[in-house]
Amino acid sequence: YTKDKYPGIERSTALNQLSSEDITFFKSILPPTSVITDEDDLSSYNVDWMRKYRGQSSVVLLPKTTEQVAKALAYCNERRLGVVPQGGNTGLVGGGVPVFDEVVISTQHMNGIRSFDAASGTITCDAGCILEVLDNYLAERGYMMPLDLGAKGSCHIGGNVATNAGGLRLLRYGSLHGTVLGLETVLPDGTVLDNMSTLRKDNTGYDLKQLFIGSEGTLGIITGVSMLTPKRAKSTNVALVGLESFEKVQETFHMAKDMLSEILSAFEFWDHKAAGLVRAHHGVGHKDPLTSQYPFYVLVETQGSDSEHDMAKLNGFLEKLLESSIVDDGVVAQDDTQIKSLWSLRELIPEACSKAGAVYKYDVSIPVPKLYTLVEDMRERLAAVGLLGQQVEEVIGYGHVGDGNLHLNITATSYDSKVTQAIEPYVYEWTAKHAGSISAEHGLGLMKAEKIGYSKSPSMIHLMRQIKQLIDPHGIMNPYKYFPSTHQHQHQ
Ligand code: FAD
Ligand code: 2HG
Ligand code: ZN
Repeated sequence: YTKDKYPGIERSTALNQLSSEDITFFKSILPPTSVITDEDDLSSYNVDWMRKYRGQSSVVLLPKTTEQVAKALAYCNERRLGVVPQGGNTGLVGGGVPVFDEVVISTQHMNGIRSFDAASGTITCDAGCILEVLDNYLAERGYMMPLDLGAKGSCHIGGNVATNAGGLRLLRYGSLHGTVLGLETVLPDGTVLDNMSTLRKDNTGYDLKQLFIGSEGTLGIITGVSMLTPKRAKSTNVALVGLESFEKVQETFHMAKDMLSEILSAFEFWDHKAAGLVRAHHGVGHKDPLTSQYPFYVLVETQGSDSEHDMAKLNGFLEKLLESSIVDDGVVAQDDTQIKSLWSLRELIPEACSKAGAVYKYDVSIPVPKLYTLVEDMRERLAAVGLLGQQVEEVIGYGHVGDGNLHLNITATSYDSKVTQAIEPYVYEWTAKHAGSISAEHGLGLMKAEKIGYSKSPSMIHLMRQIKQLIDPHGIMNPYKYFPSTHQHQHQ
């Protein structure tokens, strides 16, 4: 297997290899076209969005019902076959693709909307519904999904819940720990945990669904989701401003909270390197709408119920920023097309970063005043060791300022251990030293399985392991991910 590709990771001897009898069994519980074994058809399930992680699974299952998931999982558990749950395969930490020969169970065919209650805004659906499809469905009914992200056209709601995805509007609509009202999950032994509650309040016993939110496929497969969705805003407005320094980005944020308060729905920043990559890779259609280029950009979005009032507030905010020389330039979108166009400058950054040969992605929570210092320190470090301008092309910073979440992307000509060693463990040590989290919203996956100790204490990791052991005693669910391997050094 891929010993060289994943040094230090051994295939678990506790897990069996797939046999032709296993395939026969899967074909007995699923339609033949839902058991993929053809080499060409398998390839897209074996490689991740960044093309950084590649596994060698020889079977992908596409169940349509919860019952089929339960049968498949119970069988894998009995046979000790490793399993990787997969949604839209847009994850950024190598969690959704196999490491070796695990069975992939994809939610691709589980895409039905089960119910919608127009009075409360509660939607219940299968885990394989695509985020954007759900949002369009709700739009027709005057509601919206409380989360939004650049991958909305492909990611599944089950994948969003499994990673506890944050996204572009968390600052306004909150995290999935608050908006998910219920989950239906299948445990490794085939037990269906039916907790598809639609209640806002339910203090009866441990809130078990919370365990699965952000569990990244390590405890079971989420098959159904019940969510509270907000009313779709009648008015959405977007402004883009150019700024000279990250201090000014922070001043703008304080002023946004002050002057836009209840209508503020997103506050995103990116640096000139990010803007440059989007311009270079997405062409003239994504030219800067500002008169010149700036070291930093901020996109501010408001959502409210009275467009005149909201627009007046946003214009007042922009005037104050310009008057007090906090920003140098700014535009307000005049229609939906301009709103989309301004948002695309931000949403296309991950894709633009991926156009280089390789991209190293770090997703950290850091107190806002220090958010950009990591980017500057990393740039200095990579220059000092002679990598910047050589194998390393750019060090880019952007992210969700409103949530204290930085995305540090480092583009390079190829994935190379010399580059990795220059970045890690420095980036994790830096983050831990500044009381941050090494995974703000993307999760641990394979990438950070060994790194959890930078953000969680040994006693917390110990309890997590006990929970894992209780629910998945044979370790079939998403092996090699999330937890440090027991034979390796653990960071304390
Ligand atoms: P996958 O990639 O298929 O899987 C992700 C993880 O969840 C894996 O560990 C997998 O095993 C597990 N999993 C998937 N489905 C299930 C299930 N039904 N039951 C149990 N486990 C399951 N993330 C953010 O938080 N905020 C962002 O703003 C954001 N923007 C992004 C923009 C782009 C362009 C891209 C490519 C990614 C972005 N992401 C963002 C990453 C984010 O994690 C995913 O986009 C999304 O949440 C994953 O959903 P998915 O269906 O693609 O899951
Ligand atoms: C975003 O906010 C995503 O655009 C992706 O979380 C970040 O690619 C990244 O590093
Ligand atoms: Zn993000």
